[in-house]
Amino acid sequence: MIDLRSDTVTKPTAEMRRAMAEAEVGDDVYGEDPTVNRLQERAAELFGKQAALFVPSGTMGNQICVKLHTRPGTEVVLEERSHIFNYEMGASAVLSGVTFRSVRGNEGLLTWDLIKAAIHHGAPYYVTPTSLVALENTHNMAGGSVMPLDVAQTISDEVHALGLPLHLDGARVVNAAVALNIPLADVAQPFDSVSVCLSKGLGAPVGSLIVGTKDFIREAKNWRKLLGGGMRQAGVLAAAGLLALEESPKLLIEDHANARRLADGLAQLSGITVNLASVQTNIVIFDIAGTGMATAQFSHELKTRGVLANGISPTVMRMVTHYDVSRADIEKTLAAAAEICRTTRS
Ligand code: TLP
Repeated sequence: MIDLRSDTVTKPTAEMRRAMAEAEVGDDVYGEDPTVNRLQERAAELFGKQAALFVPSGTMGNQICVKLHTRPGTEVVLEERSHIFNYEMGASAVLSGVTFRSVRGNEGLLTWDLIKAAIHHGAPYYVTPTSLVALENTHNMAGGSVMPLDVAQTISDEVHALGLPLHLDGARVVNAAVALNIPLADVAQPFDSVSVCLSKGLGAPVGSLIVGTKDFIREAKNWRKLLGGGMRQAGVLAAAGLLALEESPKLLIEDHANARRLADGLAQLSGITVNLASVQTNIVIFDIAGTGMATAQFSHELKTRGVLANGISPTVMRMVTHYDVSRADIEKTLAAAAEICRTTRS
């Protein structure tokens, strides 16, 4: 099977498995796991922040940050299709007592003008105040689009001028840095906190990181424990995470090229529409309305031809490239899609 459902499906490399088997470990709840400590120190260094914390998932990373930046009865401003808003089970309402004010970005891209209109700052007492602005880079459901550095910097300057914090859901921020060809620290710089996933395109089996100031990370550690995310001999996971951080970014270049080829090929097919401009990293989102098929049927037809991909709405599909998908797999996928468009009618 060619699995394009997500880059979360990547399996640890042989090198990662070796490093995991040999990892030096200790009890990380006591802060005594040397491999976890190394991963956190290295992440802080790469992201140009004071400290980092290893957490079990991207969702937990985001939710701890939302919790620390906000107070109950306030609002988080974020993009309409963002992960925190749509795919984290309403956790911010449950854990932090906040509501969301969503803003429709242009291809997922929020600018200061759009955010400004949604912020309630110094508003009358009966208007829910804003406590946090949260961005997503790359933007998953906008097709892996990348936020330009100057846009992020302007938002950061303006948000901070109001005394508000700025969080980045950077599940795929390494893809963004690779696409922009700039250091991770530059992409992270405008933000007070960043969450980054090691188990997506970077290929580690489990885990994410939060980066921020020392004080923030100290508090984050308490919340990780409260949420049941304190891990013990987690060095076996951190060992894979270290390789993911050091070795995997260079592999993303090929994933991005494969996504581009996939998008170009799909755009040629009758009934399929792709916004080619949004294909900047490893995600391809395309509309199949013109084929007359619903995504459930299209996914089924792909599956019978050896390709896994999910619909994200009745007419919109998502395909995600990663290191377990080769250029030959992309060509096979395009051949399968072409055959479906040619021969299948709903
Ligand atoms: N994304 C998953 C699904 O949940 C949609 C995927 O297949 O893409 N932020 C962003 C931008 C994400 O895309 C995801 C996962 C997360 C956070 C959450 O990470 P996990 O799954 O580790 O909790």
